[in-house]
Amino acid sequence: MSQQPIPLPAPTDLDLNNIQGDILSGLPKKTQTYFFFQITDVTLFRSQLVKFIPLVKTVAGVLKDRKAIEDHKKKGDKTLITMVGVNIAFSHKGFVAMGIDDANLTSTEPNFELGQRQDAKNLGDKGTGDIPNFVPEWEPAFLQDIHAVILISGDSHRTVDKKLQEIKEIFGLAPSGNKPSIKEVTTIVGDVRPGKESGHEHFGFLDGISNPSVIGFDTSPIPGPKQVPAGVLVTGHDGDVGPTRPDWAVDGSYLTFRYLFQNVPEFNQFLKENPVPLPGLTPEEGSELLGARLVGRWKSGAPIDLTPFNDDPELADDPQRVNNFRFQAEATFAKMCPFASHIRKTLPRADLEDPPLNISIQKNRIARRGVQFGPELTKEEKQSGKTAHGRGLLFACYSTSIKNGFAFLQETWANNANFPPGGASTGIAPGLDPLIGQGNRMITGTDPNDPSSTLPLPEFIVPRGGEYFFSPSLKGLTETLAAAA
Ligand code: N7H
Repeated sequence: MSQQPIPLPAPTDLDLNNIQGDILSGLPKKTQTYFFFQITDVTLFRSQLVKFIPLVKTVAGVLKDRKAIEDHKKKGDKTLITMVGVNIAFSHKGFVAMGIDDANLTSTEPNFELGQRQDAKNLGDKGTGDIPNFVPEWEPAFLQDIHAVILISGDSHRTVDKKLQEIKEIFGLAPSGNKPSIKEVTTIVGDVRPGKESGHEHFGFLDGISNPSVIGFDTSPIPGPKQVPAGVLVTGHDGDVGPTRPDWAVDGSYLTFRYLFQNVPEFNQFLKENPVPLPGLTPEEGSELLGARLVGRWKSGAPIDLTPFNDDPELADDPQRVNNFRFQAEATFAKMCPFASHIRKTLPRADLEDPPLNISIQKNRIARRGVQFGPELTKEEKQSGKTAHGRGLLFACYSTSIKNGFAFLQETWANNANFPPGGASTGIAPGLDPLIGQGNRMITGTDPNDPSSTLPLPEFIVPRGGEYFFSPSLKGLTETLAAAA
């Protein structure tokens, strides 16, 4: 039987001037500041918001910025162009404080309604007490109520700090004579890592390779997982499984923020102490292989499903191949990629999508927009194998459902030792996500020659804060949040 060409779905009609830029395009950044605050004077805040809204960068704005960066690079100019991008998002507590009825956003989203401080118990974060009095072991700032966050991305601290000052003046926090309408809770600065580590997170792995590509928006996606309908990321569009949205809640997205500390020297020490014992590998190569098998990719970004025993930087640099894999099935159990490796846990591809399960995972996709924070490793930390300075990832992701997106990935996949189910008939549980899994931390399948061997894992990533937000459209900001006094 000859194969029929698969018809492409019709492009989605997205208003790129109405959607905040970080949602679909990611604000361009070398540095990014997160300014978390409480609203203390609602009437005043709403009137000051009118002056803030023109600063918000839309998707159309980001596309323009990206074009300017591309043109600048084409000229061979290695300097950075001055650039800044501002977005804003509100928590459920923020909407309540403002007197905004956000029932449309909470009705099918229990995580958003609960707030992340309480939901942290469900996510597996350490802490004391039970919901609704759970106290996670977080930074004190995140134990306070947070009503909203302003994200400011840019080319340099100078540009971003200047914009933050301008914003503070609008809301009366700087000596401008304006009365304050907000109170700062905390400000966190993230920075892309320097030099050749740019684009790599603190454990050293290239990040940001695989993100959902959106039908009708990403017109030339690289080969990989199926494109998602716009409604997976943008409310009110095809693929949004939430309720029918009122006007103000269309063209928005839920933003999950997590303040994740990474124990980098301890991670490196662990790899050093547990090299994969494959014949022919030096201990260093065995340690590198273990790291790759925990993540599912080599540090270069090359997926181990395609190159299981050697890094392949050429493959990593090839957009046609770097994300074009489905995970090998049960027959090659654990030979290629451990079932519990981070990228297999968080996007199990053929494990769920192919027969016999045929489960669609489109609604579980998230758009990740993180940035690193904290300094590079010091000599002392490298020598001692112990963290002395806080560093990690300001994890941020967007989707039209936290319940199907971030929370599902964390609770039902990462924290579940029996997921993905591919190895079930072998009787060997895959174990937890070795990076973000919370609970009885262990993984199987790191040794390709002994798939049942179990490796207990220390904690490599420690959550120290976070909140769930909703990033409204420009129309929502202008007509409902700012105007309705
Ligand atoms: Fe993960 N890491 O450095 O090892 N992540 N992640 N993540 N993550 C990915 O494919 C990392 C975290 C996802 O589409 C890569 O783009 C670190 C959370 C998803 O194939 C690397 C932290 C959640 C994917 C890392 C962290 C996820 C993904 C490979 C925390 C959600 C894409 C790069 C400090 C609950 C899967 C790439 C796909 C990829 C790392 C956190 C989810 C290198 C260090 C909390 C969906």
